[in-house]
Amino acid sequence: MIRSSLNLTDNSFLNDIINNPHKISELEFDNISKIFKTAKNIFEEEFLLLEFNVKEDVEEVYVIGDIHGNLNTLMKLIEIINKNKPKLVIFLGDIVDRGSKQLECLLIVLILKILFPLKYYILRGNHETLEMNEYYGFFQDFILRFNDRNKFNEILNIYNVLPICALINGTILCLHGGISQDFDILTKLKNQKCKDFEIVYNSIAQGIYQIMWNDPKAELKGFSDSFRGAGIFFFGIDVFENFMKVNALTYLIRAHECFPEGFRWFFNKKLLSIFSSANYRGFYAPNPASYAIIKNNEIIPKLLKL
Ligand SMILES: [Mn+2]
Repeated sequence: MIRSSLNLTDNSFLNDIINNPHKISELEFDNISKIFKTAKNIFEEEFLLLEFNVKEDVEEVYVIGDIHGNLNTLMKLIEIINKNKPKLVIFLGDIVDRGSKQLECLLIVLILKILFPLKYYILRGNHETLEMNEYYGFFQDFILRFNDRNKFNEILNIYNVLPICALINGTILCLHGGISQDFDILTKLKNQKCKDFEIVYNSIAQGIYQIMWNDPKAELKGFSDSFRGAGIFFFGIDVFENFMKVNALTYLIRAHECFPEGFRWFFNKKLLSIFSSANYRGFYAPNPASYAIIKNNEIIPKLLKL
């Protein structure tokens, strides 16, 4: 069916896609492009450091880790969100690459943003980049379907204007990878509009890169080089505790690493690592998907029962 006159204020169309994601395989690029552009316009007006105040006792925040094209996990999470009605939902990035339904996952997350812009938020992960998409599958999948490199630029334009971290009640920080060696990074991101990303990235690109890429390491002191590549670091408990103190934080929630047990605590249960793609490496190395709930300024890890 050709929907050349798709109007995105027609929510029934977007709701229909969320309820029937298999229809994404039939969508014309023109309509996908409208979703991309509408979402980009919303992200542009957000801040690179998102700040939220939620009421203790009553309001919950759901934090979702890497999805990596796992549509089953994503749909199950949406079902739980629709049932439990949290105030906010924050995706920690890495929506695409590796899984079998990458475009579907990306579009569904963007449609949720368009339909409920003050409920759903999406942070930038290390896979929200062209380099990673070229290496891990999303770019090839996209080109096979649409046969046009230029069309992929519309996705890159979205990546560039995604926020980098989110702060809940001034004390709980959410981000994709980890803390950066630049302890003032949050101050530098604060009050910077996403659409001004070029100015910000030019001055603190390495700090942002580390937020998207770094990993915690138990038993480590300080920072040490990561196997992930140049400019990427493991961080130990002492620098973590320092970063938290300097920034007056109580907890950090991050994603970026898949653990067989689903989630993992670090550093005296002050850092929670979640991952929201089940059986990410296949059924021979199974892992449950996890997510986190923020309530009463505490963080509660959850395993997803599929
Ligand atoms: Mn990652």
